[in-house]
Amino acid sequence: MFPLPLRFLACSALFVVSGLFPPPVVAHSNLAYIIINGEVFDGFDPRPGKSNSAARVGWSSANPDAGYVGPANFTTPEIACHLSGAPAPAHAPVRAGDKIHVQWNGWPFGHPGPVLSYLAPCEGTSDGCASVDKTKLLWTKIDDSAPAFIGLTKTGEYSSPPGEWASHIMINNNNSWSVHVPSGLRPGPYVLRHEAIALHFAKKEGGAQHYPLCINLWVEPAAAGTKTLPFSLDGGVPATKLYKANDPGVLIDVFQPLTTYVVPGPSIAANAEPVRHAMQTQSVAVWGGKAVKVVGTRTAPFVAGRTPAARSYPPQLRT
Ligand SMILES: [Cu+2]
Repeated sequence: MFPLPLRFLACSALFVVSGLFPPPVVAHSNLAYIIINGEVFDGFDPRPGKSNSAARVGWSSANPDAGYVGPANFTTPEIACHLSGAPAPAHAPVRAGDKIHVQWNGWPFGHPGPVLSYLAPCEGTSDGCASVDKTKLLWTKIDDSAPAFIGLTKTGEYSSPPGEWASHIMINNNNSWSVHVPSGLRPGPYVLRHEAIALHFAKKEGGAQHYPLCINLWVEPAAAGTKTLPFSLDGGVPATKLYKANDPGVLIDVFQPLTTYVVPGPSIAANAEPVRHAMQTQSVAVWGGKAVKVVGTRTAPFVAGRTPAARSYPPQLRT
């Protein structure tokens, strides 16, 4: 009666396949924190009873099940930065050419799919991205996790469909993904939109699960000596124009043997230099970072909260 291996019966799939009992309390995922050069900055935990740092750099959202945004919301602002996504008060300072280590709060093995990253500049604001209008943000893709579909191996856990995906690279790196800030990116305030798409239910129209995480950044010039490539945002697209419900990478049966996979959304910008699979690593938080607030064209220390320097950030569990 269960057509799929049991480990794929995670999250809402379990409910839909069984159809008999109410949705179990299950872990989807959310943004735990980010690490930049060892410094940790808080994300946002949407689950009930979780407290969130005032100095967080992760946007808030109204998704108490740490769930997803589906294709029904592709034409609404919800697809930008998750359900009722609202800007974080603080920004994480980062240099062009640095890597941002995005730590998910676990990721289910049975949620295969691509891992994507976009940047949007916050323009015409006096506080950077702290009160930016998400419907005005124009997104340029800087990472498409290519090859998002890695394929089927001869033996082992990836030997039958859906095979191995970028999401498994993420899981094997402690449920995290490294995002390269383009070395030639112009300094200023940006929102990083990091997104995993789970395709285990994407055979059905409307069944893909998008998990967009938005993070405020204050980008500074590249460190002296950094090899920089000329980079410019490609103009970008509003979030409501990123995807269509029938995109070949959104409406897809990953339990058929695939030969190819077309990542949805725009192609990545020239000279974006995403971190390749083989270079994806875990990262260790060394100390608390000092989030900043943006004042016009500069920053000031963020004082409305305390960055929890002494907090320990345990490894996430593979789920
Ligand atoms: Cu899920």
